[in-house]
Amino acid sequence: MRNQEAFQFASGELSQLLRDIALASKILNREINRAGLADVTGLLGSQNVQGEAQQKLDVIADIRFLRALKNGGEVCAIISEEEPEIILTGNNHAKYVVAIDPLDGSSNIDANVSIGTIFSIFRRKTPIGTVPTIKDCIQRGDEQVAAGYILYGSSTILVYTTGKGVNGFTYDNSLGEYFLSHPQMQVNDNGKIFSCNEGNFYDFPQNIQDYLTDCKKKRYAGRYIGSLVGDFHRNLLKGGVYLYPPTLQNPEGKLRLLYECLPLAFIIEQAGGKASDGKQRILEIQPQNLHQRSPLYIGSSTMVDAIEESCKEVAVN
Ligand code: FDP
Repeated sequence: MRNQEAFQFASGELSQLLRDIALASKILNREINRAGLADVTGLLGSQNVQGEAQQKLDVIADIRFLRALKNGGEVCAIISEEEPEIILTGNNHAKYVVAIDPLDGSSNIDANVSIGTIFSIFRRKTPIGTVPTIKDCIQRGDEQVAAGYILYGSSTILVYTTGKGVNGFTYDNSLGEYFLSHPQMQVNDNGKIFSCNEGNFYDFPQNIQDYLTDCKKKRYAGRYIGSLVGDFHRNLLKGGVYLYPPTLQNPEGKLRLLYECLPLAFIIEQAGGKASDGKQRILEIQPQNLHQRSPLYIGSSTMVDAIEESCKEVAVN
């Protein structure tokens, strides 16, 4: 609300939408904190549209966010990593579209390890009052109006950008409110942390293997939680790079462009860092479909530049 005046014609709808997301995150935070006591851990026995096993909390998170966004009234359409198609909210007079990964890193839930929610907000392309279409949902990352994540970790933190820097708000459980704790976050230009699943090392392209070997020669720290939000947040605070390259098993990479790569790319650029798929800026990729995947190199600019450079050399040779 404080920054609203920086936006011409701001009407308060975006602030309300961010509050709806914050509300859903508080409800989910409560469920996550009770995991182990309530019957919310473990597999549900179903698969999502990506063919991945759904955890019970994946589905609970999806329901919580969809309900808050539909009832909040500021969103005309939602796309979710857990849903095969675009969800029409019926609020055709709303001007925003939300892309959401309701619970990222869900394979970590049962082990009490940090997990997160990632979201992205776009202005619709079709006229207000009409039924939204797929055109409203598959926009380039540089058209995002806002993006953020909630990390359910040792404390719960909401980090977001509306294109005017990045701010982090820590949740105070006793008051049920988020408080500004990390104003104007900036990532270091360089870092000494690399984060990737090294179990896939021999399935990575040669230039990525070489880059990782170089990191080790320099005695950089390898840190990999396996929850994208957790790894991203640590690197944002400390400087470093997160890599999910193409692998033999996932030649397009594993991460979802719309639900994971675009929002985090917007945040990192706003914090002074970079995000690339090895060939181009993530924010300049034109998505072709809802569940498209992409390689991702994201974090401190010098480290992402070095990886991008090595990818170019491969292309030339
Ligand atoms: P998960 O499958 O547990 O939901 O994109 C999802 C994600 O986790 C990221 O959060 C995480 O960084 C990555 O996948 C982990 O993949 P690997 O198990 O292949 O390392």
